[in-house]
Amino acid sequence: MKIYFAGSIRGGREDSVIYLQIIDYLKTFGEVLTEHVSDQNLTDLGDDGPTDKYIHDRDLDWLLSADILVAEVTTVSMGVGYEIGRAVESGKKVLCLFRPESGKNLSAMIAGCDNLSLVNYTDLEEVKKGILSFITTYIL
Ligand code: 6K6
Repeated sequence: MKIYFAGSIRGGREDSVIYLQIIDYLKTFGEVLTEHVSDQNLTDLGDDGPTDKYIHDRDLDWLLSADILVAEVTTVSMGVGYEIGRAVESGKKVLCLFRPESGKNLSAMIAGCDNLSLVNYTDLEEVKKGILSFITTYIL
């Protein structure tokens, strides 16, 4: 199974350790196409790679080739929101993970979308439970 993980880069890197832990767990189910999102050396400049057009076109190809999209949506990110919209539009199964304890307010465009699954979590165990339930329901 090909998994596209989405997490904030230019939106802010404060949850990057959580991305690392989520990706580690996702790798037990298949290939994670976007492991770089958890790169601890990457800053919110997100510009230590190729051009923006190259990043957009390459990531969109990966997204459209993926079986599922898993997005951590606690840190607000325009790129993650865009990826969720494109995945929903193309009929992909989408799982969004949100930490209410962060004190942030999740966008109504995610919280109110019927075409995706949303899991509110407090710790990694709840994330794992949510991912397992999502994959068991939609993929296995
Ligand atoms: C080089 C090495 C690591 O990152 C870079 C350069 N930037 C990006 N590389 C890969 N994917 C990116 C990059 N910038 C944004 N994205 C995609 O958008 C990722 O798939 C993330 O899920 C999402 C983050 O969007 P922003 O708006 O927070 O940057």
